Amino acid sequence: MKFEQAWLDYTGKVFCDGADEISYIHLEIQEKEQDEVIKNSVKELQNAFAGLTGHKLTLHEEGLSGGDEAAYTAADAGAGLHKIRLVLQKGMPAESYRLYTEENGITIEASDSRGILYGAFDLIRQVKTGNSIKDLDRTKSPVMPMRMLNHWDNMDGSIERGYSGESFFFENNTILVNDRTDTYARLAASVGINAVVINNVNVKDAATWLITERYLDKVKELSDVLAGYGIQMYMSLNYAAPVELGELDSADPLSEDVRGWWKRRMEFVFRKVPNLGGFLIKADSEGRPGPFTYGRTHADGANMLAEAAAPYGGNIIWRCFVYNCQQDWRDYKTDRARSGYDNFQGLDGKFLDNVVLQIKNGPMDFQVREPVHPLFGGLKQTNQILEVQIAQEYTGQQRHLCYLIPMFQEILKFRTYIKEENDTVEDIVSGRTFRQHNCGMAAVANTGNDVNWTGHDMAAANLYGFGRLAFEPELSAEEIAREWIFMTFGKDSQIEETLLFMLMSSWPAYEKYTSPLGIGWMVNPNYHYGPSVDGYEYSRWGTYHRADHMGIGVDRSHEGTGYALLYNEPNASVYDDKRRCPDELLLFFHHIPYTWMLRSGKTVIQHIYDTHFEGVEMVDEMIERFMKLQDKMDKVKYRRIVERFMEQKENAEEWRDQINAYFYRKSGISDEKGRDIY
Ligand code: GCW
Repeated sequence: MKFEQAWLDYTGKVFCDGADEISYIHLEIQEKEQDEVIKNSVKELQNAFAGLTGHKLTLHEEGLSGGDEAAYTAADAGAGLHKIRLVLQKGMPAESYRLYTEENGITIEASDSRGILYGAFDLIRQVKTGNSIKDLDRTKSPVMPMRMLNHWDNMDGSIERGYSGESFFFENNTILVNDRTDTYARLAASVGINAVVINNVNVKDAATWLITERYLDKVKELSDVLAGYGIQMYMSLNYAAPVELGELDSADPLSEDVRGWWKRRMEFVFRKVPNLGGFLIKADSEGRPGPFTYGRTHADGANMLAEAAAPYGGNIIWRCFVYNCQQDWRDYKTDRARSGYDNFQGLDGKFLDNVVLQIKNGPMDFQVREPVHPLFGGLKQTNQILEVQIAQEYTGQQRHLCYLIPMFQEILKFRTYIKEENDTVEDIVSGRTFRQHNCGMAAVANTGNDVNWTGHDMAAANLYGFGRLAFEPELSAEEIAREWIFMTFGKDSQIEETLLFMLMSSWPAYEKYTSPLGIGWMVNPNYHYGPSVDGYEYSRWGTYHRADHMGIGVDRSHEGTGYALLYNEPNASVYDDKRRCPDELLLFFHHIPYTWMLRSGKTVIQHIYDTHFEGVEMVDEMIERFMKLQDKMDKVKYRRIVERFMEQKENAEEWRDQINAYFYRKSGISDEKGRDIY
């Protein structure tokens, strides 16, 4: 299947002051240190410059190539920039680089090959976004040590919560390694991704066999391609593998047989696949097996695997998405939001060093608005990864535009008060708070084998943005959006302004026309697209809004489930008090009458009506502005985006009308502006 290059399209010349002058690459790196990553950096620079400036850069290797020394020296003596020097310079932090302009060229300096690669992509970014390269001096060091993508790809080729076609890693229970793999690795590396989990956390069927002879040759091949771009490959693991592979009848983490089995298995796997980073595990969650079956804790389970993987430098990433998915909706005491905290907080300090807990951004499940997960700020002695979802499962499934970087930024900036300073989520997962190295961010990926990778062309901004944010969280969401726009559509001020407006309005718009004030859900069960106010109300999933004729919301205060008190002060008191709780989370924390006056000065019911009308108006405005780009933009992309927007508009209106009708019928209170409510 054919595919495009997304933001790495190097066709079409750009205007970049200085770029035209460059004629060669000077590789000042000894041959024995020239790994695949260095070679790929050179190749990338050559391809990018050839496409963007029309100059084929020759490669000059000191004391090596048959290159004409005299010609290079003569070139350097002339005025202007001539070369790009790649230099390994000991002493810089891992993965960092310095990119600077000298008298007659550009230098990329780093202490490892990943740093060189990131510097090369940064230089390409400068050129493609039209920044002058005549005066560069940038030193960059990735803030998050682990910058991961988690693919929920199944080996039959389907993708759980995939909205961009089928898997490009698997097809018919085989592993694919082809051109797409290479381009995927380039796209990921270009935004600083350094780890990728290739298969779904729900490990079933053939995927259980990924750690066996049947697949390991191909696993190695794939891991090598990724490693060539500085990406460590991970796999999701079936906790009950020894049982499901038919070798043992138990997966008890304290059994010597089981522990021995895993030691042998890890040795076998890591010997075959030396580039493997380790494993991601979803255990005791939504029907997946785990240590609970044997009366053991998550620490027992994770540590058993970690011990077996440690000799090979392997990491065990253990998910905290553990809750009772067999709840009775009549039960007001059990609170799904509490479960992650209740299951893991008591285990703080009990995990081995190569175990990392992966925690979703919120306590429920990637809703358009949730409070920050209370385990951030609840754990002090445990490595943590923040898990976000760029696959837009609950945010419009890549049929709606929903640029999520502003949301992720809010989460990163959230103060947990676990310490007096360096206490934000960003501080914690970047390792600053507790001086950790095994930590970072992971995103559930939004890619598939669609021609444009992400279904909605503009959903690529989330893929691009996630990587950029994990590398440099100090960038603003606007800056990241702008970069992506320039990289993808070239530098045109009308395109820039329009797309920036659309991206930046999209999350607020989506929040407005869907479920109100932090309550979440209200989607169609199972497939999670489109409105269904009571879709999850009488289900077993622990996802209720508790609306009646008087009010709506879940009481998670000290009088209710007590969830609000899981936060450190002052967050706990703020959330616990309906007068101080931020409006956007009010219904998450409290059951509130429709007539309650919000801090915004509107009643809850009027807020619901107003936001639902506004949300749709925002979509209309995005469409109106976008339509003006018809003659400016690539026709194919333009048409694809318009199609998505037509569906978004229709679906947003459906959301507005169903939500408004529902609350009008429940409350009997009319819209004070007298608009149509059905
Ligand atoms: O959001 C829910 C999804 C499941 C997913 C699960 C998880 C992979 O609906 O499809 O399973 O979360 O994160 O494990």
